[in-house]
Amino acid sequence: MHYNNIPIDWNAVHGIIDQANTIMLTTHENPDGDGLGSESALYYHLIENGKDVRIVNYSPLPIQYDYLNVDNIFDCYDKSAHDSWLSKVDLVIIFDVGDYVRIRTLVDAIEKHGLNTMNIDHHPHTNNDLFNYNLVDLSAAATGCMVYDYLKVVRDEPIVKKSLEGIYTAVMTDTGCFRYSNTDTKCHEIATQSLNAGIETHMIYQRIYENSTKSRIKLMGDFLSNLKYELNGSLAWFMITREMMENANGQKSDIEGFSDLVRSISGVEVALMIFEQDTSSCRINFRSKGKYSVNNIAKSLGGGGHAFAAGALISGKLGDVIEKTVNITKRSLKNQINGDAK
Ligand SMILES: [Mn+2]
Repeated sequence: MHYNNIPIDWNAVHGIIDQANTIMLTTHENPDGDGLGSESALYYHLIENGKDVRIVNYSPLPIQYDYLNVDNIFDCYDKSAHDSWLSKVDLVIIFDVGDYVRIRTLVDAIEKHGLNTMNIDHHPHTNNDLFNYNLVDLSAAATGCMVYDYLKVVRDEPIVKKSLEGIYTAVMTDTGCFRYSNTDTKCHEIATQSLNAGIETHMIYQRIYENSTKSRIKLMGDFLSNLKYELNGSLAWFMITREMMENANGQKSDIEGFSDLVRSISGVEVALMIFEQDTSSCRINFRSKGKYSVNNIAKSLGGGGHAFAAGALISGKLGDVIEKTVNITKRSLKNQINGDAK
């Protein structure tokens, strides 16, 4: 079963999920609100239906999402602890992954046990060979919206509060709190249902966005004072070096959202972050306001993503990656800007 941006037959999907008794749910490394919220949303539905279900992620649960974990449902993958349970798994459901290599060593576990896999995602995929069932809806604002679609079709009862809390988290985080261009009526329908169900949406906002570490604020000060503008200010780029991370005692999770902040600057159409991951590779991240697409640029650098939010992992030393990335980005944006003028 392979769907690509066409209406998904959720009843057919239900047929597959219903046949499985032991189900593992997972998402990408360094998980975000969409992956985690999708997992918890489906978890509570499956538990109610008597399934043996576990959420097993490569990365530990980021602390700001611990309100989703009152029942201790998020496991961090541990080969020796999970191996015997994994051998019984009938179906692995992977959420929001973009590229399956982002579940890291769980790929080996899936291959070792020959597990059936279902991909549920709103990212375009170039690498599909791991999936038995591939459900992609590029029009979904969040993967959580797809879980919402599924639950609406297959449940007789209303969606339970704990599932809605996950879906709301997914939608809120992937739409930048209902501000980005992907925000649609379904997102607001989910918000309405969540408020009606008594979900404390302001608490969720505070936990995720008013919970900055001091390291994050220090890094923000450092990078903002070195922001670079190109193409008359329509491109703004910045770097986060290993030295900056060490000075701030920072963690990867501290830099989330920095590109969104830079994109918010007046006149800036595209924000670019270059993050020095280690001495031989950098992670780059693009955010566009919506006039110019950035996934083509990310693609030419070996990555991918959505039209207005994309990224890549590039090998090479920081200085070389900066030169290459900034040049390629400038060239592509210049072409797009000139195309506009015609
Ligand atoms: Mn997502």
